[in-house]
Amino acid sequence: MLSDTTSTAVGGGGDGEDAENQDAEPEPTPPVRNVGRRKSVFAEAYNPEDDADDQPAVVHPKSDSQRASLAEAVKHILLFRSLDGEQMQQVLDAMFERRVQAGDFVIKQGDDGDNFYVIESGKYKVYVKMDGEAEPKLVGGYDNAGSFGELALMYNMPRAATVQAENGGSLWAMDRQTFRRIVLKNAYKKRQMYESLLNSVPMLKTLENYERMNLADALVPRTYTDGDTIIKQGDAADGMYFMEDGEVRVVKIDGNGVEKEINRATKGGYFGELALLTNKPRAATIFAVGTVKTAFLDVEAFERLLGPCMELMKRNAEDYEQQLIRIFGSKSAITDIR
Ligand code: 1OR
Repeated sequence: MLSDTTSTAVGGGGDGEDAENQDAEPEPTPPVRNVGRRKSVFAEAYNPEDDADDQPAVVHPKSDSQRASLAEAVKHILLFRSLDGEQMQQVLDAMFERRVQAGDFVIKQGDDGDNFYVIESGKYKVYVKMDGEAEPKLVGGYDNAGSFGELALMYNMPRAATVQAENGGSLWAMDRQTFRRIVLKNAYKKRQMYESLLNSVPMLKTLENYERMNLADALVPRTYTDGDTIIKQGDAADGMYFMEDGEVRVVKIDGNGVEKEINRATKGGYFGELALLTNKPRAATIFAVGTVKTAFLDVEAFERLLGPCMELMKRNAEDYEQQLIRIFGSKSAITDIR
């Protein structure tokens, strides 16, 4: 192990912040401040074991073309990722179309939650009015893709934001009961599972809590055993990895075919981001040391969800170059950031 290399060679800890909130709480906290009228949301928080599975399935009949465009719209919805085929069919059955005009309020902050929405078309603005502030602030938006309205249904809290249509558009809506019956259990477990992991990655501190929760929806568990090759130098890149448990070795083969260990990563670290930043093949090989648990983030979700962390990741990646010069004694142009 290269004890003098800082942990920036493989991301994680490079910005010097300590991990906080490591102790997972039994009840997950809602990812945004409770800015609505009710103060306590915890008392009503979801208990997955309480949910009865015997409610009748909701079916809104659809034409073939409607079903095809719905199937397309839900393809990239992160909250639907862990559904199996049958659950997905139930989701498609239950959704119904809602058309909106420019200026329509789809959701008003403070209201009770009725539906979850998937965007078929249109642009939408998100506003939040914080306690003590006079005017709502624009905090984000959606442009012809994505979903919203999950928070109130998931955490039994009032709507955390106002969502307004900027132009005419169309939404697919799912009623609260169906959302809780089919989508909630898996998504809730996943958010809970990854909450402490994502809180322990210093690089992700730049994200809003809400953004970290979306990241949790996108992660996929991948486990390896001792000696497994997780990433192979020279391969094309399809995503990056967050370390959940165990240790990995980072090995680089130089121009003469000689292998050198250049770093290690443990819990709270990450790897595999460099090729996504540079748009180049994998710059090194990653081997599992013992059993390794990782959370994998595919390249599409990386680009969609990690925008606010790009600068920090790039800065950390620039340190790789310095370390490589020290280890190999020469510059290797692996870190040309695109
Ligand atoms: P909901 O059921 O509370 C409003 O209804 C929806 O707006 C909410 O679910 C989310 O799906 C969506 N904070 C809270 N809700 C947001 C935010 C947000 N962005 C989108 N929604 N942000 C934090 C602001 C302090 C924006 C983070 C970038």
